[in-house]
Amino acid sequence: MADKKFFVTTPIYYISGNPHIGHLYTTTAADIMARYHSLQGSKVLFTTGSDENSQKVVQAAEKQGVSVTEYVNKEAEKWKQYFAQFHIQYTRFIRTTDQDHLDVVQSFLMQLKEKGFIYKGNYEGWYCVDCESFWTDKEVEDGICPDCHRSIRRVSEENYFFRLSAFQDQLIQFYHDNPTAIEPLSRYNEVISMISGGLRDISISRHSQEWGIRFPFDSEHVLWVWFDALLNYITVCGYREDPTSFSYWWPADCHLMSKDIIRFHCVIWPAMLMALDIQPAKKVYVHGWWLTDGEKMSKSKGNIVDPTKVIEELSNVAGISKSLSADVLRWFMFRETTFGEDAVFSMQRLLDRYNYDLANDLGNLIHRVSSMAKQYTQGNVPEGTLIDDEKCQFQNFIEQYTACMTENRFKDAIETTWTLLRKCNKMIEEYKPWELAKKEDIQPLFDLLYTLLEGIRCAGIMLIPFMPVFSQLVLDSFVEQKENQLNLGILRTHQALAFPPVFFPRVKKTTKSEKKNEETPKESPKDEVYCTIDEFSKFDFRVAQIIDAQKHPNADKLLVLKVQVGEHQKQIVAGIAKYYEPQDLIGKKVVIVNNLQPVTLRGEKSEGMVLCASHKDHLSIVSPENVDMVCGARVK
Ligand code: ME8
Repeated sequence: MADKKFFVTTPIYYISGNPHIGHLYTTTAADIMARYHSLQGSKVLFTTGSDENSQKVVQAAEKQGVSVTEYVNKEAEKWKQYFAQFHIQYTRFIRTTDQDHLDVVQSFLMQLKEKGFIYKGNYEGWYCVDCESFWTDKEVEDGICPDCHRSIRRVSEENYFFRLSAFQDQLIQFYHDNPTAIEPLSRYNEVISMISGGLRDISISRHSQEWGIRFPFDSEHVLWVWFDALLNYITVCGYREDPTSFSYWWPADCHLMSKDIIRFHCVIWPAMLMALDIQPAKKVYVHGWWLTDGEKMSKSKGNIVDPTKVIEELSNVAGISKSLSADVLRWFMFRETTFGEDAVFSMQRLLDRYNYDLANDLGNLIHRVSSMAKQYTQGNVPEGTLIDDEKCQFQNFIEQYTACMTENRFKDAIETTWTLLRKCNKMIEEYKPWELAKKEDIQPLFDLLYTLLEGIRCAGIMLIPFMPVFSQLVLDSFVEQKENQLNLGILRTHQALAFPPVFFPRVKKTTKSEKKNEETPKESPKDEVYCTIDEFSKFDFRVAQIIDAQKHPNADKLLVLKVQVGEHQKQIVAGIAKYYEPQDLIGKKVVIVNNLQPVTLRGEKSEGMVLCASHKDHLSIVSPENVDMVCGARVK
């Protein structure tokens, strides 16, 4: 077996409903990691799948008038095809109705029982079928689920319980010893406070249910779907069937997911493993949400962006294949979002980026260089050498890219690739090949062309994780060179080049669907009141980090924020409660007006103002583009 290995997982999805851009985002992120690590020479295990033992599928099957088995078989196939459309190359798509998974679950339950971590008791409380979650009386108001805000049922039944409370200290110790086990840091802090707040034993069975995995020691009880779902992560690497494989792969390097399911993954899951002396996963990596109108996009709310429609539209307006359009969407999702933060999808934005980055920077470069090769070297790679790295800086870009990919900073990795591409375009302007071609000594022209082709080859490799189909087309254009190594100067001379004439034709028109949705705010001339630079310089704008956020005790619309500005902390009251949950703000970098006259708002002192952009019913906090910008930095 290879020395280097990488094991990444996505959540297994509830398949009762069509996949949307949120599911695609997580799964593509895992695919990007898997492809990158594979390029680095690691052996990779990448798993995704379907969570099939839930009540939701029973309801959905009933609605369609088919058996549950028939329903899940059909839906699982649909999700697999959906992911294939986006070039997702998982190692295994696990279904929780797979036999090896049932075996794992039953064996796990038996062992927990033998060790005394499962006991029978009475459960009195609430259950939300949509979230598949238990809630206490304290958490539920007026029979409404605190998470999805739908009506939920009160349950009173005999249940099996898992002794979660026994693991509080061990969990705290684990996170203390492994401070990067949850990223980003704001989520780590959230989990620590969840655990420190005290852990109760949890009910893990449902009595009156038909569908689901039965307890091996009590066939009247069906296992709570989350308990079964989490175990998929050890089924996929051979927990019961293949101990050698299990000890090779486990613990997983990365569990990927969005922020809504961290309690299950960072509290319950590690405790379940600890109960059987199995190590928790090395890292839980939590990304933000794709939002619609400020709300989480979700299947059950129906407010979704359907990626298959997006690529159909792109393919129509740009005249490129659906397969290439799928690549563009993959790339765009990570070009646009800082991994970890929330995002809003806009078709117009995708088309703008397509034109600027793909048609202009990337497409033009390839077109120009391939035309030069046709004109000056019969369409072959010339006998040249790489221009001095101080001038082309390719080595520097490759190192930056590698650092970004290792730290899952995908947006920065893409940005670095574009810095390289833009550098190539700039070199064409600076070195003027059309003038070099007139000179007697043709070597400088050959060196330039060789360097540009090497730049394109390297960019092709750097884009493999994001745009695998496009990258393959680029790399196949180097007819004789089949290895994908990100080493400079290995481009083989004299080989033929076979670039397609155009990769990304420019898109001319705004799409209809966007025109409807994207009204830009009008700036009427009479609103333009100029301020002098002296007036402006009186404002002290600073980068600050939110270290605590609470609801205002006396006002629904306000949040009370504690922010760190340089070495100081201050309190700011902000009218953003309608748009942000307090816990989602912790750790966020924002821009504040630091020298605003302090005031007291409904009894709470406010010593500044957080800058926000707002339009109609939308509001978005202004943050520094680079999340590493230091707190206290002046904004000017
Ligand atoms: O929670 N933005 O399944 P699920 C970003 N079966 N990502 C999103 C998203 C959004 N608006 N909506 C969904 C379950 N996701 C359980 C998981 S795992 C042992 C069991 C992505 O179908 C994101 O990764 O509700 C989120 O964690 C996952 O889909 C939830 O999928």
